[in-house]
Amino acid sequence: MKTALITGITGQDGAYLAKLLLKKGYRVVGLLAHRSTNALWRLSYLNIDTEVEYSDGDLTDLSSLIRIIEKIEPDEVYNLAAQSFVGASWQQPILTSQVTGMGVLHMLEAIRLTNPQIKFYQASSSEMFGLVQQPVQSEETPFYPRSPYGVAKLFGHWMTKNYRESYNMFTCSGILFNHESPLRGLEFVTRKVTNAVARIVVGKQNELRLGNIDAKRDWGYAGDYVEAMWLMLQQPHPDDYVIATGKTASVRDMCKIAFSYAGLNYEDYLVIDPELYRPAEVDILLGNPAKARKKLGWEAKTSFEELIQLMVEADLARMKEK
Ligand code: NAP
Ligand code: G4F
Repeated sequence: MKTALITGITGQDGAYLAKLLLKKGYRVVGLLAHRSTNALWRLSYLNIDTEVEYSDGDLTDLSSLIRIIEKIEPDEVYNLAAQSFVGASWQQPILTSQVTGMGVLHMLEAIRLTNPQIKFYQASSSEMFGLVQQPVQSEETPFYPRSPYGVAKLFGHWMTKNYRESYNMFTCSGILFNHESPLRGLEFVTRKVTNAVARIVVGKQNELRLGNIDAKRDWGYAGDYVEAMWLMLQQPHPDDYVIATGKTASVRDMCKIAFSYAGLNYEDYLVIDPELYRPAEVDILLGNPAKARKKLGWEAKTSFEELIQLMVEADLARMKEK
């Protein structure tokens, strides 16, 4: 039985990845940073909270990572932990750099010092493309990050590559484009919208305040994307891969779909709030997943429309439960 250590186990991707690995027969250990009061709600939602083992630690504390790796002896480490909200990275640029950037180096060092045979997955991000240098972004596209978060992710990305080249370690970066689900945090725009739709339907909210609704993203379903993480670590050689749908849509398009699913018109509720605009925006992202398709046999299964419907349905169901 293989053992996997997942950092960011309490986040969206951590929960879906844990479910996938448990199904594949792995022993799954999650690094638990004890940040939120109900940290395990996503794992409970997927009915796996009691199947996962937990180990206390923090990505900013190298000694905790070394202790955990020595104790649990993982075969694979999936580094998903991060301060992952781009908007907050302007408010907390130093914390973001410490967790999202330096945290990656801590984990790489912990592995190098304990057992450099451990396979390592780094959660890199399309946010690194930022001010896009090519209309469609692939593994060859130059990076131009636009947020402290993007800069921190780029540091982690290059460190991951550097440890592969310097120490011959099995380190992979997944350059994942936006992926969403009913387990998405409420601060991200898709879930903010689908949650608002559900609240509007039951009369708990009468407007939705958003920032730049012309921004476009290549949006996929998180449940599909965690499969690609696992596939990367099963290859004969470590490498970096873009994971995306190859389609892009605006925040406005997403609002239209979400509201119309509940029989509403988004224009009747939307208020543009200049406070929600970012100091520097990523206007458009569109990924080319050809390499992942060819080498991993991976492709996105869930369409954008299906994804948003899934999220609205889940939020409506939650609202009825309350
Ligand atoms: P998420 O829901 O925000 O989860 C982040 C996780 O990191 C949480 O479990 C959080 O724990 C943990 N964490 C934060 N600071 C930590 C620290 N100092 N030490 C240990 N754990 C810490 O993020 P996600 O959407 O699942 O994304 C997973 C990863 O993929 C992130 O690295 C993100 O940047 C990256 N990524 C995401 C997307 C996307 O569209 N979702 C796209 C590209 C890349 P608490 O719950 O205790 O706060
Ligand atoms: O949902 P978002 O906050 O996601 P963003 O910034 O694209 O970042 C997500 O995807 C990255 C991959 O590209 C990840 F690396 C990162 O960890 C995270 O998961 O915002 C999407 C777009 C932005 O252009 C933002 O300006 O929506 C725009 N937006 C407009 N109004 C809003 C809002 N975003 C948020 N969060 N809230 C709004 O009210």
